[in-house]
Amino acid sequence: MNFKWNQIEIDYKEIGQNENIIEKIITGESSALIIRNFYNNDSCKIISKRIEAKTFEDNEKMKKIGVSLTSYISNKAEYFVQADALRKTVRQVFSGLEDPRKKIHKTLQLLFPEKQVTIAVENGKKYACGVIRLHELGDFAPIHRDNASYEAKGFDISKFSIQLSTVLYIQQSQKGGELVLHKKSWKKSDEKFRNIDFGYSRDVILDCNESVKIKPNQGDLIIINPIYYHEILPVKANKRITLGLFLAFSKHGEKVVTWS
Ligand SMILES: O=C(O)CCC(=O)C(=O)O
Repeated sequence: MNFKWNQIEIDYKEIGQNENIIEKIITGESSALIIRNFYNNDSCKIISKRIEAKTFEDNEKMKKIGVSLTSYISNKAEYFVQADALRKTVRQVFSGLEDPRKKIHKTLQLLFPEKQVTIAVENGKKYACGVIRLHELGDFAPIHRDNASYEAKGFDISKFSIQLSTVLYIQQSQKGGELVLHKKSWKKSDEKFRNIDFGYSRDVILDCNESVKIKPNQGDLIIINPIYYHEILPVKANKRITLGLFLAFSKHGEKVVTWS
């Protein structure tokens, strides 16, 4: 594998000073925008402690707090019920601290000054806002891509042509747990490589000749174009904790909507 796909790194303080960086992520010219020092490290530590104190079912495939639309693709009504039911639980994880989801929204507003950034709403129902994922020793995510336009056709957010993904690293694993981004975007004919449960067989990236392995620090935020295949390598030391939030928009539209 050729690890040469470039990434963009900026400090949080520089947000808004760099024009067109998002364009490079959309087009795949760059693999990821890494925003260093996005969220306070002490707050990350407090949140990590709160999450590590929670018990997760052993048989849960993905240990998470919050609602992910992917789990409700064919049950839209239940998605909105669960999104509302878990809003308080997610909020409580951040209680007494700056809510990182609000900071992500403020940052997106700086990156998209001409658009209005809000949590997606459909028929008066608010989408879920943020999912916290926990990866423990040995956990990983196989090669996959996220694409609401194809997977979530019944939801309004699927109508936007561009989808991006933000990930905040609340706790980084000391060993392993890197995010590998492959410079190959999904196309429908790739579905033949799809695994039964989740993700794709490695064959789907056989013709990909640029990748990058990144390991952002605690408190860093990244923005990626999730239509490009990506995977999380097995965690080999302490737990890895992230907060994920999607955003979507159309080139000439007035809105940027977010959801999880
Ligand atoms: O946790 C990460 O580094 C990436 C998250 C991811 O793979 C996803 O949101 O699809």
